[in-house]
Amino acid sequence: MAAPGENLRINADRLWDSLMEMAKIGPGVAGGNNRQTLTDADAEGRKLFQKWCEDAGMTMGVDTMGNMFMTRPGTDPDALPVYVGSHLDTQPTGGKYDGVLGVLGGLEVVRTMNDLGIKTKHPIVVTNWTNEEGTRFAPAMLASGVFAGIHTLDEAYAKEDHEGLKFGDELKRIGWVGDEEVGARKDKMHAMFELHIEQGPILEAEGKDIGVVTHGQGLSWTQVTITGKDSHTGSTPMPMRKNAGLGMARILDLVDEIAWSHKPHAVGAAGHIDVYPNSRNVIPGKVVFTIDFRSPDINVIAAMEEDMKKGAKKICDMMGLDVEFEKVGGFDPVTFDENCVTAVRNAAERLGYTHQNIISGAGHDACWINKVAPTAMIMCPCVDGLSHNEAEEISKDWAKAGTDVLFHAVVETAEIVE
Ligand code: HGY
Ligand code: MN
Ligand code: MN
Repeated sequence: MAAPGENLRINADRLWDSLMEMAKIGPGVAGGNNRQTLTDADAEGRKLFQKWCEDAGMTMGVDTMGNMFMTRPGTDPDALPVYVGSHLDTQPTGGKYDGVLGVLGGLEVVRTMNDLGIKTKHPIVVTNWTNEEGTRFAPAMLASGVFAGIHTLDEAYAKEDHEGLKFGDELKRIGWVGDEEVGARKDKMHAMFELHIEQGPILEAEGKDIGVVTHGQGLSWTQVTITGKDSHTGSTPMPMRKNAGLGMARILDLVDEIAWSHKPHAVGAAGHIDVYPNSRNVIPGKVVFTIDFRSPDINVIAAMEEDMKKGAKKICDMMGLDVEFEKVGGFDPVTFDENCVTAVRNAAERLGYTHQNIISGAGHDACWINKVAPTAMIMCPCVDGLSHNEAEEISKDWAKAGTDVLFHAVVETAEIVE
């Protein structure tokens, strides 16, 4: 299959300007972003992305989960599209590049194809997947999960945020309920590529420009509810206390121990914690928190879940506390498509970028799309491996290298027409 010439590269300044422009929407308080899914800021970011894509000659399709599909036609109307994209929603204290680089990198691929007058047999579809983060509405990768048939539309629409607002109502409120049935496209995809920052320290430490993502580790989110008894922090004698907060603290220590016991790859922590009534002089009678376990090995994930539940029940029994578990998210470890991974590796070689194989530590929409279409990911380094933090940073060179490789892998897979 013809590949773009090794001297063909994207326009890094234009890409960087677009990243900085998008970063102005839903600004954080420390230089990053708070553009959470289905907020007005999300709607504003979507509008800007739609404008840029339509200015580049693409036409928009939107499905009932608000997934955005911006199409650049191919020469063969029957050829299945090559998808390229990621997500525009961010964490509450997110960075400017997590997800956004993959969406605007896809846009830059099309802009470059327009500049060079490149025609491809297969159409190109630049995609923004709704609610990848799962921070406002769990689980993560919700809309790509509904698209791939993992969750139902009704399940997704019923998800509630901290204020009790429903996903379906919020999607309607911001005006992004599309007319395409979600998932109608899933059997008509030639391939999908996702460019993403690594969100870990490996590529920078190894001095590599590109991560050729061969696999993604699996994830398990278990929501734990511990019930004790609200009581006065001053006048309640120690032996009479039913301290749900203390129970949680002991369980979180156990979670850390369990993850360490499966070193070097397993990880475990809780990022979401709600304490009730969260008053300085009331012993917490209830806590709700989500335990996030991950590993490349599916058996290790199951073992960590099992050990946690056993240990948590023992701790709560000893303390006279009730404990309930609810699985609120998860997916198995992922092996990406060999041919797509090879297209990524060959592109890095052709372009003279240093590269290495890598397993993705974070979850991505590509992990679900990989179930319905040949899929691969490209990673670029990020400073100190930091992400899900407003200080997340990458260099323009890293953004350029990642998007150059994306350009070559996508155009080659979409087959250039001379
Ligand atoms: O949780 C994840 O791995 C992703 O950043 N949503
Ligand atoms: Mn992401
Ligand atoms: Mn993220």
